[in-house]
Amino acid sequence: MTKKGEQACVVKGWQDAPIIDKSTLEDDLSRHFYYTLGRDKVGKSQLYLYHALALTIRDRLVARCRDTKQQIHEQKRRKTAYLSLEFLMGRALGNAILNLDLDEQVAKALQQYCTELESVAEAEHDAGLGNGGLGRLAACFLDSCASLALPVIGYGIRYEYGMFNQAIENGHQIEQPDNWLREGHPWELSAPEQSKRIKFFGHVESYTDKQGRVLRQWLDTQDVLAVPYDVPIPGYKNDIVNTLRLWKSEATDEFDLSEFNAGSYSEAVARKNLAEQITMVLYPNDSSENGKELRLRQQYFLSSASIQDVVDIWVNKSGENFDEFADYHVFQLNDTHPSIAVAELMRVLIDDYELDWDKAWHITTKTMAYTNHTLLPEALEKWSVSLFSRLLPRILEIIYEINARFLADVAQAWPGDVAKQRVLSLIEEGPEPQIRMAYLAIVGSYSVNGVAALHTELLKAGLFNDFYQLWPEKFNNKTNGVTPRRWLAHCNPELTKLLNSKIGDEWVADFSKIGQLRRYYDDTEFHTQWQDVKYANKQRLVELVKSRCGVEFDATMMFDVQVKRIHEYKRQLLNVLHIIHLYDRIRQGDTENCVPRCVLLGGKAAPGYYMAKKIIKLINNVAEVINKDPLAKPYLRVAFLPNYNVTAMETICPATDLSEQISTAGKEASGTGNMKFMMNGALTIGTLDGANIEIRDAVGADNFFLFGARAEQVDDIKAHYNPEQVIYQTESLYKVMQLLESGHFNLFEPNLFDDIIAAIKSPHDPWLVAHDFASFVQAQEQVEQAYLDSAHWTRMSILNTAASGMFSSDRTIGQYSDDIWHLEPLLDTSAQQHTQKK
Ligand code: B1H
Repeated sequence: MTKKGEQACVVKGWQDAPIIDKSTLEDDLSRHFYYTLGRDKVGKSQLYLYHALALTIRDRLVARCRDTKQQIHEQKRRKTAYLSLEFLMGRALGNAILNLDLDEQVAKALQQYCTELESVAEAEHDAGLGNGGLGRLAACFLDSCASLALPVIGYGIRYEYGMFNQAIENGHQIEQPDNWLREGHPWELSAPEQSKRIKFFGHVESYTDKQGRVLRQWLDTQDVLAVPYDVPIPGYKNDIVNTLRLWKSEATDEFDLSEFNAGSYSEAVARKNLAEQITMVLYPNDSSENGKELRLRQQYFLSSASIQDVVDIWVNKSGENFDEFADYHVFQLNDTHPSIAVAELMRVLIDDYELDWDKAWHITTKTMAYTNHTLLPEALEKWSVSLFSRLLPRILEIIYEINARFLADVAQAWPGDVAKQRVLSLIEEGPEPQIRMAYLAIVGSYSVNGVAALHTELLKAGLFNDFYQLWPEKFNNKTNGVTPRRWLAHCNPELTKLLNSKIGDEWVADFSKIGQLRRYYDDTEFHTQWQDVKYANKQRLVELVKSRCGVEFDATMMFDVQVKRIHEYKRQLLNVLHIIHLYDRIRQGDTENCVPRCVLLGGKAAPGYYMAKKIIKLINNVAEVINKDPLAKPYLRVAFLPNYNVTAMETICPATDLSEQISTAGKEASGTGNMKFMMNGALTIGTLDGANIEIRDAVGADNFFLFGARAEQVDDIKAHYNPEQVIYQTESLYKVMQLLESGHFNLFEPNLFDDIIAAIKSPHDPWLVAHDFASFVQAQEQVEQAYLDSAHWTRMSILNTAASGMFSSDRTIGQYSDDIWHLEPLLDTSAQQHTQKK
């Protein structure tokens, strides 16, 4: 009631907020530049201009994001929460401008400041919140979900320090902290009022409730706050903007009173720092586990905050009735890293909402879905039971209960087989018992998927075979994909223009249409245009390599590229041996059919991975010797690009002729770099591993350079492996090893590469480097032959792009949605404006 004399005051809703549209972009940019940021001259720095532009774009995203949320909420949509410890987003500006269709407006607005987007965009730091493929996949998936108008929210960690910056000093990797937030992150919006409390430590007790039920409570915990920061994820020209919610850890405002009263004021304050450590840094281990307590804290922190968030939203809307919860929710677990979410959902349902076990388990196993990304045993996560019991005592109890009930099922399926119970138990027995996180994820999920056809088959036949026998219906394949927006439309504008002129621009939203390009594969005029684009892109890479490595590449030469994390199974070493072989040929004067080539390698080694770091040093030493040798200059140049990241790949993949995908068969779960190169018209030299197999199937065996042992041969080869003999019998390899062993690449650093030499010669080399060498060289000779016939090469290049349709993450996400998530697309509010939408 309004008192007499008072005016009725109506709080305005969102509907009344001023509408920001394209026509005011120029004004908004100035407003943010002059007022929000308080600048009056551009000066030398593009930084403020970048911030002003980002804020201008963000205004447009925020409005759409609110509408998207409202649609999901009001229409009570079934939705997916994508849980991942990594989101390797890279830069956001160019992608947002592309997806909102603002290129022209932005270009015009920047004219006032006598600059252009390309230069302003350089001021943005990469959001490097991931290690490599797994994290970048999550980022591509978010782009596809938004572009397909699917109600999917990403949940991750707002690391203060992302993937380290790699410098190269005297050929060695030096890690430097990535303080990516130092200059501010204009894309995020925090929502402190939606913070969650996360429990750690403490102990568990029983109590009896009013109805006489005996329940458990987790007491005397040391709580940490999870504060959400929302990053908008725009769909491609459809007005949908989804959310990536990143959690930051903060101390609660409480002190430990006893500590405080005992005069330990400083200790009580210092304890707050501990809370803030949780989200301080991304662990830089790709495909290996280190078992650090802080990492487990990160995993529980993310899982608990995200589960609580989803449950809170449900309870606010639907009350504490969970009967229909599973009809409206999916949690997709990106590898086992967030698999503790299985136990956390059980805890919340049982402890906080007093559901009984069976009901809670029914809901959990109807909502959880798990993606496996690796077969490498060293990457399979295990956590010690003792660590769990100290850090997360209530969660450990729940895992024990899940295990007891699961082992009863195992006993029914394999009566009397006690060994089966031991091998399938979630707890690995031993002097230090461990929890097998992959088993927890499988038991708790209704879907388990691999990331490429071969990988899924190997999971079913090997690692998870017993589980496959128990629950064949859970297992399915979802071959990875990459977003054609960032990895073609954005990073290769010249090719985009050419494609649009021939087949229209519908391929950007519907990448199956890229197949229409096949029509032009034999068109000689088109060949010239195709080659011109590649040449221009190579020029851009020449600049980058010159400025970052001081090495002179030549755009008329073939660009042979291997960029990815440095790992023995990825076999950068095999690539180096081939480079040495080419160098040896040049020195012997055997250059008749030699195709001049520039070889580029790049990638980060996990800081504690000794062999990977040695391999980086070897690449750099070999490069130095070759680049200094005037004999080699016309035929061969080699560079190691420091600090390979998402932004570097945006210049690299459009410029590549030959994509190196040379892992030991059966080791690379999928690979996604292989797809980015293919889209941009590179040809692949590769083993039958991961998604390479599907790439070769799609483009045809004639347009792919295959070599090496097959996955099913690897065990046999290993059983009789004698690399010394292989070296002795293979003249080219013998010469390469001689050069290496003579110290030709480490003249002033004796014995530097002894461990590498020993690894190649070891009969226990699991990566079969020596075994695959001859076959690799032969495939490389086929590459040279093909490249010499430029029309032939161009045809193959066009066919690769044309056949890359199925490697769009839109296809992958369509399959996740159809087979696992069962989501309905949201209303595409721009349907009238953008007729190209499906
Ligand atoms: C992949 C990882 C990974 N598989 C542990 N596993 C990590 C494992 O921080 N950790 O502890 C981080 C990452 N990453 C990659 O996933 C595969 O090797 C690629 O083959 C695959 O393409 C990619 C995406 O599925």
